[in-house]
Amino acid sequence: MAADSGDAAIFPEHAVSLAHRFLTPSLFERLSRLKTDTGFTLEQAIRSGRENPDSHIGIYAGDAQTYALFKEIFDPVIRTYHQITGPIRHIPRLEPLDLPDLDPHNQLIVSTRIRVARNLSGHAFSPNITTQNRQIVARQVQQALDALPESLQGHFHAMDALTLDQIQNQAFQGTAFLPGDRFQASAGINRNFPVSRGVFTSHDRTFRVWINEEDHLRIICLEKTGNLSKVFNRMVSALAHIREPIDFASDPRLGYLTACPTNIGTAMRAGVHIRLPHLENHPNRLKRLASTYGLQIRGTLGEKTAVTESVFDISNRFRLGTGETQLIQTLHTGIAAIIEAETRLAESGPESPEP
Ligand code: DAR
Repeated sequence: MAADSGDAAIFPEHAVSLAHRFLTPSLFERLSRLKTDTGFTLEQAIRSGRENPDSHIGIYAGDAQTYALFKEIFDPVIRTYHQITGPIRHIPRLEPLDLPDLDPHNQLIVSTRIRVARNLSGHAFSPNITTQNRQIVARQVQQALDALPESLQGHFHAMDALTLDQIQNQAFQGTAFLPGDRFQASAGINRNFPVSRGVFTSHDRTFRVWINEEDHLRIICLEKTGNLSKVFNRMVSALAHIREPIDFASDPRLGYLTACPTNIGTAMRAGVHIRLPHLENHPNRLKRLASTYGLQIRGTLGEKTAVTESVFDISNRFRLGTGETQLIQTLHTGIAAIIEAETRLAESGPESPEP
């Protein structure tokens, strides 16, 4: 049921976001009077959802306090997205694993990528951070990265002086990242881009940290392998080192806090780039498998992109209410089932029509 505040719609009539679904006129009225300690308001939180009616979520947090002060709109959005029926509860569990390689002969899996989002406590998040605070965050993170052990050491690539062309070239090499999409632009995340942005890459390029993208840190482990445990165990080790000098924004109930409520909890997105030429012609079968194992299917270049050369980005859909180790185990089981279905289709000869 669309909500509107009196004679003016809070969101455009055809908005489809969760924020639109749950923000009633009376709640809008009441929460619009509030402001967090960093000055963040409800109007700022829902600006992206108002300007982009096709938003799925439609709301961002400007700081850690946003989740408490605007709990009455964030909680129903969080419950619905993360499919939580009981109490909202973060269950941290970062224990190394030893699972079989999903694709020992490298036939289908192009790469495995695990990223976690983190924000420094005491600083506003990307939609509301000041230029000065963004600079302080970048400096603190670089100091923490300078103290990493030999196996994770590397080089910091500042983006401040780069042109957009240079950024596009370097993004391809993994030493820069592109400005945020229109949803992030409306949320204020792209302000002053690329000032105080940068990418740390390990010498072997398999460990990276994006600084001041959608969150203060996007910590990334990626390898051209189907050995999910190896990539996850590296992430566990990297996090153990990075969190020593830095205090991350978190909440006992919601876990690690992020600009977008879809990323809270473990704040971990773990997945594979996998070539599925046969399942590509059986989209319903792939969707059923993804749903069974709580997986999210994205295009080749990630969120809201197309599939090219049959390469899918398949990752865990949920981030809150299950520990990291469990999420990786479920991902492993789901990808194994998808590989089995793809192999069976490949062996069954001419394409049987999609049921
Ligand atoms: N596009 C926004 C956010 C979706 C989640 N993706 C993030 N956080 N990168 C939406 O409301 O659809």
